[in-house]
Amino acid sequence: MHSSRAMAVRTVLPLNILLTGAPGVGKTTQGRERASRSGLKHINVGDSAGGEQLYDGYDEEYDCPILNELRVVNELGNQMSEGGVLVDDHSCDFFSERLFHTVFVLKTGNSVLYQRLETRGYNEKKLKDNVQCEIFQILYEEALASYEEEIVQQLPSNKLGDLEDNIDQILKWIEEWIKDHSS
Ligand code: DAT
Repeated sequence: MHSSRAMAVRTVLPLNILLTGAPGVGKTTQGRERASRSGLKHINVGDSAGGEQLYDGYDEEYDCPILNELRVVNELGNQMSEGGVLVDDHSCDFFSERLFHTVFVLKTGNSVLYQRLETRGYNEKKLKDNVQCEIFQILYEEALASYEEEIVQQLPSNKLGDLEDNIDQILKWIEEWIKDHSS
């Protein structure tokens, strides 16, 4: 995408994209790359929460901080209301449906995901629960229940080639969206 076109996304059109999926499927990796190539601002909810005191204690069992979803929605809602944002988070049901124009759910094969989460050092319970979450397509089901079915798209994220294919796909989607909304 040309940079002038990329700027148009942020300055003219209130476009917001949600990128979701289980931990380890590649949201942050793809979100960062897609955002930098499309002119959108990338917000990783976990990182934002860390920086802005949006946690409510710590979950010892899962070895992770507990996000206060209401405070996250208030904080990020302001930024999203202006548009031009690509949000990545493993939860997707607590944002207002109106904030997103499209939702991409990344999907990774069980053994690949297992290896990625093992490399990350997840404890056994966290590892098994997250792989099971992917086996049962929990995030995809959650996205379908939270947003209009036609704006939810599932993308594979197993190998490096998928990264490039997915980025191409979203850039094409953005171009189409701009065309449809510019006239
Ligand atoms: P998430 O943000 O969903 O938790 P991540 O972006 O941190 O996941 O990626 C987890 C790891 O997997 C990281 O080491 C990068 C790697 N990865 C992500 N997508 C990939 C892909 N399509 N092919 C190969 N490796 C990938």
